[in-house]
Amino acid sequence: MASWDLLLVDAHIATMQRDKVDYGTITDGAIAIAGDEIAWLGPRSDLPDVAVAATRSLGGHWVTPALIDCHTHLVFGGDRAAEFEQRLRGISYTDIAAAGGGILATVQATREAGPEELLAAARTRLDALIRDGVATVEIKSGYGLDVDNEIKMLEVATQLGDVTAATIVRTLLAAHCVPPEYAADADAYIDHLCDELLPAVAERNLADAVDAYCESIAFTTAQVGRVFATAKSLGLPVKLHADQLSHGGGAELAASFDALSADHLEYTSAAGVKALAAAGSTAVLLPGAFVTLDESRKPPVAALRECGVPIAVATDCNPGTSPLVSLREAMALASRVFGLTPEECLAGTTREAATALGLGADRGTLESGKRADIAIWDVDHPRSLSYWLGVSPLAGLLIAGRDVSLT
Ligand code: DI6
Ligand code: FE
Repeated sequence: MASWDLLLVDAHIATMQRDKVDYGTITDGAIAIAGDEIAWLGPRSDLPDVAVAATRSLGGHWVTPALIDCHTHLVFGGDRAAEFEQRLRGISYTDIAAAGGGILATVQATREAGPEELLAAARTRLDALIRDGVATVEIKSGYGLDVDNEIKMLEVATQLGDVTAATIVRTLLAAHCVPPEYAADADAYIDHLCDELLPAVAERNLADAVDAYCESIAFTTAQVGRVFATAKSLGLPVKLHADQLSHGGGAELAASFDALSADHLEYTSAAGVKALAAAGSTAVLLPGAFVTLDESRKPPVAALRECGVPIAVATDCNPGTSPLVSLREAMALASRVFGLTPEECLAGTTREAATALGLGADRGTLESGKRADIAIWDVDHPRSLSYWLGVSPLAGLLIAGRDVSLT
């Protein structure tokens, strides 16, 4: 006869299941866990008679799917607080980048750092995300920009998954910036990526997807198209930093490669939104970068809703444009600056974030058969998760059915 390892009772459940209204709420619910999966959930009054090893009362707290941060650059050397201060004295992000600062400053610091140093710094940030309810984190490379240093970054990301309870999803972002060695010839760098770097990373199984920065200060659609064609030939799905600072046809390009996601999207056109909808790509909105760069043009939220493009929200945690180490704070910002409803913000960091990572079948909602990644919150209603700024109401976190220490 079936038996359960743990039964959670005395909780209200925001299941966040697709096509359910009002957060998929189950009032006075119960969740049964067997192994690393949810075995049953529903109203407590419907509980079937099954043997249980342990029962825990959650004292009327709310539970949601554990949060998923689907766009971060968590592994990097140094920081760029001095550049942040320069920007506030009136120097623009693009001017700093053109003068060799910006991404290249972090490339230098990351190349100089050993793996242990990178691991320790990233672990501090990852622990902060976990303490705010996150169980799954995507981490991009992109500050190495040569074979050895991109591999070093991806190995550190892999290790983070071994030393913490979180699931780490690794993305190769070698097309982030033209490295100094190729300063005069971006196309030659793209050749190097396609001929050597991507195959070397794929052979070592170090990446789950490939990303690129398609922007006037980075790579053109033609250059990114070559990287994506190579990624696809190696069996790797793609995603794109698209239309953040200018309209460059990034969303259309991402859609033409059936991208998992297109991210930022401030300047995406109506045609770009339609292309994403047709491709089934997720839109990942990044309010931390929007506020840090003091942008004014907002992503086309109304068009994304109208066309049924799934909307995810992520931290974009990076030292240049989004030094944001709380996904719940990203939800709070997305509601304020992009006008997402609190329910959209929570869907955007659970169900839609899972979809953006290609993990929708396995996590992102609370339902039987999915991973028991469960966040427990000391709030009166899940809308409060987007409401409060500066405090974490997290009361508990289970990853794969196991309690995670929050200290
Ligand atoms: N994500 C990125 O990769 C770039 N902007 C963004 O939102 C730049 C990151 C950086 O300046 O280091
Ligand atoms: Fe980014």
